[in-house]
Amino acid sequence: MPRDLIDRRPPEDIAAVVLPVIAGAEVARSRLEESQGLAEALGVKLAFTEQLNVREPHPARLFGSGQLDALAERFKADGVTLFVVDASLTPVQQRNLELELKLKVVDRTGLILEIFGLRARTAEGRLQVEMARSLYERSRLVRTWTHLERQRGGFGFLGGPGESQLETDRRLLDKRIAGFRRELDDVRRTRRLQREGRARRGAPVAAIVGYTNAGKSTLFNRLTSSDVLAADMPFATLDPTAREIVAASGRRIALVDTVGFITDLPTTLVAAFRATLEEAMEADLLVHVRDIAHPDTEYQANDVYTILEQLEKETGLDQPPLIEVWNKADALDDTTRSVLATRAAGQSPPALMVSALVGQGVDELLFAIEPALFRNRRPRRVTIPAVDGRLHAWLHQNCEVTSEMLEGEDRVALEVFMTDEDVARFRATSPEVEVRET
Ligand SMILES: Nc1nc2c(ncn2[C@@H]2O[C@H](COP(=O)(O)OP(=O)(O)OP(=O)(O)O)[C@@H](O)[C@H]2O)c(=O)[nH]1
Ligand SMILES: [Mg+2]
Repeated sequence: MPRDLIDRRPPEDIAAVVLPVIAGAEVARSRLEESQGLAEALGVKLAFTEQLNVREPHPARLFGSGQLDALAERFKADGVTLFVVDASLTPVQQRNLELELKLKVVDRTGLILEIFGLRARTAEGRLQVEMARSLYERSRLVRTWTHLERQRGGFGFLGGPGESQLETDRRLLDKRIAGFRRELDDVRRTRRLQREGRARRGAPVAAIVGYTNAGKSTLFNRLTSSDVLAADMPFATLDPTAREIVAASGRRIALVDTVGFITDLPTTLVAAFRATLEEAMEADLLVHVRDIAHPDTEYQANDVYTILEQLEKETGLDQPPLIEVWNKADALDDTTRSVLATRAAGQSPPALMVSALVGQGVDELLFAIEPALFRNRRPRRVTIPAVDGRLHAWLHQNCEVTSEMLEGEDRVALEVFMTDEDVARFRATSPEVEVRET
């Protein structure tokens, strides 16, 4: 697929956003707002946003015919050209709705894929988005919005592709997916090498994860004095950025900012963003940033944990230890803030209340990250050649050395607090080292 496809400006569409609530299912309070935010992220004009109860989802078009007639009328009145259904549509439902309403229809997965497409900046990000898009199309054999756009040349409507067209599409998609997979394997290899390089240099990794718009990048910037994009929009960050910071003890820690999560994150995206997400799963610590002032903060946290579990399965990697950061404390009223502060302290491990925006609580967070990173360190007895200043310096820089003395003629014995990972890293630096449990 030509790379320019996902670089294009969003079309001049007028969108209507409908959040179907199926059979009285429980939905987060501000879910409709989120739907609207996602649609706005496309850069389209919004005609209206509405939550619609669907008592019994119709297999062919989701909505009841009375509902559809009412919608069609409003669409016509408002000149709507894009119908955003914030739910998962089957390919058949999507096709039928397009046919019946004579406009473009995009569901939640399609919507999120579009936003990712607009946000992707690096070659790697684009590659992952294109992979996700192809997997999505392959799973439905319905073209995504941009493809429709291209195929229709911006013209309002065109019938679905015929049988043989579908066959050709399927073959083309399979070929493309295989190509992306090879390229992404290369990306993952490169990333693994980078991680191993970091591990050899001895900096443990803390990865910032959390719901989209929770303030991850703002916190990352504050902790690292960087300037990565932080903005009030979903999925501002797509590509992981890593920077080293110096912790209170003087030890170096690598901090990674990552792509945000969202309720019903499309599985195709999780699969395609594996290279990026592995970065988080291989960290020594996850820093889970929550927007504690958000009305749906509990829902969001649950969804983050669900996605982390999904990632464990997807990558086969165990979830690293985790601390919660309750961000946007500045946006709370005093009473709520003090109630939450008590609750945060009572969590295990305690959550940290911060405001990444104004900087409050950030020093305490820096102090807390270090012991959390090194929670499972134990005292070890290490001996190294006395002449090797490099090994000596490594231990002091990366671990806590409590005593050292000469042993025999030419070796030094040290008591050192080390994690298993420290031991592995240290052993990799030289065959001359010996480490024992004490
Ligand atoms: N009031 C308040 N707003 C904050 C705070 N931290 C971040 N924000 C705002 O929240 C919005 C999102 O911040 P980001 O740092 O981009 O959030 P993110 O988690 O990186 O989002 P994505 O990369 O899109 O997933 C921005 O408008 C920030 O200014 C905070 O402590 N207090
Ligand atoms: Mg971000």
